[in-house]
Amino acid sequence: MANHRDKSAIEELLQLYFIMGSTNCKADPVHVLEQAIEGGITLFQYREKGPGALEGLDKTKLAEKLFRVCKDADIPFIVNDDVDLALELDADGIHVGQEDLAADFVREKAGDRIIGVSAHTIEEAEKAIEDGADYLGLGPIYPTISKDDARAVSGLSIIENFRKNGITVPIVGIGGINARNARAVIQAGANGVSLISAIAAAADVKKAAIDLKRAVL
Ligand code: TZP
Ligand code: MG
Repeated sequence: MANHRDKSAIEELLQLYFIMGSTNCKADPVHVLEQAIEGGITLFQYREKGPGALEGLDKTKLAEKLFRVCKDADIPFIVNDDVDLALELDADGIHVGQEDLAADFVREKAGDRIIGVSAHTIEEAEKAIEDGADYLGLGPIYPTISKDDARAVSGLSIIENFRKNGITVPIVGIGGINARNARAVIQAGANGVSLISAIAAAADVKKAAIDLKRAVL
C-alpha cells in the first residue's frame, strides 16, 4: 500500500474515479477494468452490490483479480464498505456510506489508507472530516439507475453549498454523471467525478473513459 494521502494527491486521484462490481458490467469485469484504465481512469473502487452480487469466496476472488489489474497499472484500489476485504488485500483505501461503519472506526482499523465517506449534509461532512475522512462523495448529483436505495437527487447545488460553507476537503460528485454533464460537476467545485454506468455499461469502455477524461480535464 502506497501513501497517497496528502490532499493534492487525493484531489488528483479523484479526477476520474471509476466504481464497479460484477453486476454493473456487461463484459468480464477484469476486461472492463483494463479498458477503463487504458482510457485514463485515475482511481478505482470495487463495489460488489445489488441483486446477484457475488459473496464470500467469489467476491474475494474477483477482488483479488481486479486488485492485481490496478496494481500492475499503478491505479489505487479502494474497497466499498468491506474493511476486512480491504485489509486482506492490503488495498489502498475504503469507502463508506452513512449507513455503513463509522468513519472513526474505519480510520482506527485502516491506518494510513485512504478513507472516503458519502455525505449529504454539512453536519455529516464535518463529522466525517473529524473522524479522519480524506475525501467526501456527494450525490446523487443526477438521477441514477445504479443504486436501489439512492437518496433524492441533490443537483449541483450540494457541491456549491459545501464549498460556500467552508468545506475544503477533496470532493467527488456521484450519480448519473456522464461525459456531457461531468464538466458542470467540476465547475460546481468538485475535484472529480465518480461513476458506474457511464463506463461499466458502455458499449466501448475505453472510449467512454477517454471521453470522460476529456470532459473533466
Ligand atoms: N451513490 C450515489 S449514486 C450511486 C452511488 C453508489 C450510483 C452511481 O452510479 P451511476 O451509474 O454513475 O449513476
Ligand atoms: Mg455503502
